[in-house]
Amino acid sequence: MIDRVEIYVKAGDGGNGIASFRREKFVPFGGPDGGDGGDGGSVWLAGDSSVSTLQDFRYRSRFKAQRGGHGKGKNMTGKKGEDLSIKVPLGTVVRRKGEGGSGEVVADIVEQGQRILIARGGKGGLGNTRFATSTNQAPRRATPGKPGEEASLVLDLKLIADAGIVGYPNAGKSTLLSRVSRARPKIGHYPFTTTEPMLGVVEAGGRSFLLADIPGIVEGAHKGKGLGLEFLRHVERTRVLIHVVDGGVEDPLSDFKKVEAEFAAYPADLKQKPRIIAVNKIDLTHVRERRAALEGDFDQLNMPLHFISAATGEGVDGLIRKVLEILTATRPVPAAPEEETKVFRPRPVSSRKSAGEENRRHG
Ligand SMILES: Nc1nc2c(ncn2[C@@H]2O[C@H](COP(=O)(O)OP(=O)(O)OP(=O)(O)O)[C@@H](O)[C@H]2O)c(=O)[nH]1
Ligand SMILES: [Mg+2]
Repeated sequence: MIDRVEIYVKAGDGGNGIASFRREKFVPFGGPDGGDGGDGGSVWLAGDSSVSTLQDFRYRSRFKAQRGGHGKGKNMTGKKGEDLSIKVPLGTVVRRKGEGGSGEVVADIVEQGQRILIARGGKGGLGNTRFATSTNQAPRRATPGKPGEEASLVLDLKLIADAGIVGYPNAGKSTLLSRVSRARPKIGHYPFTTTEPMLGVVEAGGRSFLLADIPGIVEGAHKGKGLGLEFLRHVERTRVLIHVVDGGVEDPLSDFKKVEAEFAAYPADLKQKPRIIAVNKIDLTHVRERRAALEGDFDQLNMPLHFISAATGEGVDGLIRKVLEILTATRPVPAAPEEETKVFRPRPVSSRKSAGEENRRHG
């Protein structure tokens, strides 16, 4: 799954205005009739639910909208350049590409049909007709079109799940997702079986919600150990996390704490998110036998605690009921950041130069 791409967009330049004079039989000095240039086309990003990945941007990452036509004689305005609308999946976060990484968030596309203007087309120039005055009835002046805006952007796809499954590798996260939804993630008796996030729809109690399973997290993940922490961005916007712990390992509490410590190293405040602890593999005798001890260990954490077997389904209904309870109780987390910018207006790189050129002409 490709979930981060870089694209370059360029809006169309405005067409030039032109200087032209009427040529008619028997009219030796016709008046000015140079038309304006047409405006360049703008570039938009549009949320579209029929697109589900950023995959296509691997093959095409440069987008240019049409330029405006130049003005013509007989006062003909140049044709307006056509706008370009780029379809992106819902959950796409758009950032301006900054130095050494991704910069400020420009837009967050979460709804079908949501459109964001990311590069405005350049204005068409003025034809000489515009400059005719009582004292200068034959102006030779016309202005060039303005350059269209351009931008380098980083697109990130964040799955918009309601709940997320996190935990140490091999804890049984994918087994849990496959137990409660129709998703069929890969399950294996070794760490890092899951290398890409996976989504499933959970239907329970007449309601349904989206549950995301992500790769396991190990100690030092924030320094790049294991598969790193970047997959946490897929659960950043969930409203509740199920932290799955393998009840069969030597020290389940220690694994739990290692994962929690990595949350702290992650930029988004995951520690503020409601979490449910699901101690898994209760079907194994040695896990069942230490249940009371584990209860004692985890109780101090003050989080809802469930003992489950993702393999047999034991305790899973209760866990899902708890998830639903939290989802119902919490106000839907707005998917978009509060200071969402709907219109992004980067300055065209060459705008200064052309302004200077124009000044010279005027002067
Ligand atoms: N006995 C028992 N085994 C389980 C249970 N849940 C998962 N397993 C086994 O534990 C192993 C890991 O399961 P996964 O679901 O792949 O674990 P994961 O947490 O997704 O692992 P990563 O994707 O590598 O992080 C597999 O061999 C599963 O069959 C359970 O409830 N009981
Ligand atoms: Mg897995």
